[in-house]
Amino acid sequence: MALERTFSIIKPDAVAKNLIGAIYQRFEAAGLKIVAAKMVHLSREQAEGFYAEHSERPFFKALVDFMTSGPVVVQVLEGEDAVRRNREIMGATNPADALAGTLRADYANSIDENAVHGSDAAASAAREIAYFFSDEEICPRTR
Ligand code: RTP
Ligand code: MG
Repeated sequence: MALERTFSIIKPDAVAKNLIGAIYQRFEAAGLKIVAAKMVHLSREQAEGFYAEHSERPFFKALVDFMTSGPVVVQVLEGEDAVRRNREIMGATNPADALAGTLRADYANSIDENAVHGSDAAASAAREIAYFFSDEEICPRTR
């Protein structure tokens, strides 16, 4: 499997609980290198655009309300099989279904306030990375 990139968000609930460092430790322990990162307080327009695929879902307004409720940390993760590996360490969307030891099992409050986002496929990763980062903001890791 070749080196791959994925996009990740530490959501407002986890930032509020001072879990940025703990979550970064999980990424790095899993062999995912942080190659771009920034903190941002999303506007409604930014959050709606990011989650546009869910715009017709009943939870959309609650999702946008939550994602704009406080700052988030967005990052690009690079590593072997990065998309799948990140989804694995995140755990299921609903923390009640997430395997023990995953980020959502350990840190999520609920299905709505579920600590982290991670791209679900290579194509969404490319779109989501470009939504937040220019090429110049990404630092490929040579070691
Ligand atoms: P994410 O996009 O945030 O990484 O989460 P995901 O792939 O595991 O889940 P997705 O289906 O893409 O849903 C995006 C976010 O919407 C909220 N959600 N609420 N109440 C509900 O039934 C429900 N379903 C989804 C979650 O916060 C989920 O992370
Ligand atoms: Mg998703």
